[in-house]
Amino acid sequence: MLDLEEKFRRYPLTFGRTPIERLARLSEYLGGRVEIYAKREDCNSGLAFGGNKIRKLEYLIPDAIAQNCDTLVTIGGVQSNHTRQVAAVAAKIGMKCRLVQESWTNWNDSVYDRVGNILMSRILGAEIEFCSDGFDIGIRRSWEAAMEDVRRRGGKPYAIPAGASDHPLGGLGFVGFAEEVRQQEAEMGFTFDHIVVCSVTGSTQAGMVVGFAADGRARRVLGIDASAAPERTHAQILRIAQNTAEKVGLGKEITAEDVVLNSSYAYPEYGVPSDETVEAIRLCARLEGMMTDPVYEGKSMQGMIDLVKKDAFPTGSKILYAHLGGVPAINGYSSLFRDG
Ligand code: 5PA
Repeated sequence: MLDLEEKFRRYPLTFGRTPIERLARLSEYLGGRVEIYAKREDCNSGLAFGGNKIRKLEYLIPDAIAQNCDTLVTIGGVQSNHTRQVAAVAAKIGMKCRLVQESWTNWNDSVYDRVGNILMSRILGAEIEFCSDGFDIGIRRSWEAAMEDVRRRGGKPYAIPAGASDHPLGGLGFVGFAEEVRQQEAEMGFTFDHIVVCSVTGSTQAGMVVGFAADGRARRVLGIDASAAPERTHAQILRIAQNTAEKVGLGKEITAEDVVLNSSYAYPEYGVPSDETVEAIRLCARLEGMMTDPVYEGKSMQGMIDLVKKDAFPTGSKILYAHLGGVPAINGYSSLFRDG
């Protein structure tokens, strides 16, 4: 429906199509009125555990190469999954990587700045700078200063904003996700009624909204906010979706109503899980062997479980949970799980 391959260059960094897996025991546990499936973006690549940024970066990297850049420069929190994925991609394509890790979360596990994502980014050879600024999905001074520093030292930086989102090509990866789902649906012989996705910097949901708008399902993409700043996230998803729609030639207007973002599960704040989030992580792990994290996927899992329990989805619905990765950060939250 939307032929990305014809219009845009893509540098392959994933294994190919990600599997769709039925979550039979979770569906049954929740009463069996809906059927839940997961699309495993957490298993999408061999690049340092992969995750949702790899699909986005497939469309940014050809641009970085075309511009003769030699250093990928990006930003996130200390346990950012995004910065770890950029570090792995830089290694794979033979570029340098400069990371700014801001203090986005109020979380004080004693090894928080040593394990999980940040550990891997160090091993992957990224140059890492810490910064005490707090959570913000916008364009950051610290990131611009890092780019300037790379230039001063004679390098050519390629600017990748937080989550690879607020970038002209940032929405394309998840337009491709929707195309891929459509192919898989044709093979499986059914279509999904709802797609559940965690949102923070916005280009994952934005790409999906555009991709699924092509067959009239934009509003079936249910974003679960994990930023705890839902107005900003909603505005950013809408802006990216509108730009991406134009880029891919969707031929339809994306409106504010097409961006469905549920803000009920981000509490108490970004990067800090509620008791209910931790409960959802345990439940999903114990019923399906599927790990989710306390910052992102645990919150969207909690949201989906709660909404199913509240009968928010009509009986017989087929729900696709987009598992976007993020499990490495769980190492920074070990104090929550001492007793399992
Ligand atoms: C992230 C983001 P978007 O930022 O595209 O909305 O995706 C949200 C999201 N799930 C969902 C996981 C596992 C994620 O890592 N992570 C950020 C990071 O720095 O890691 C961009 C915030």
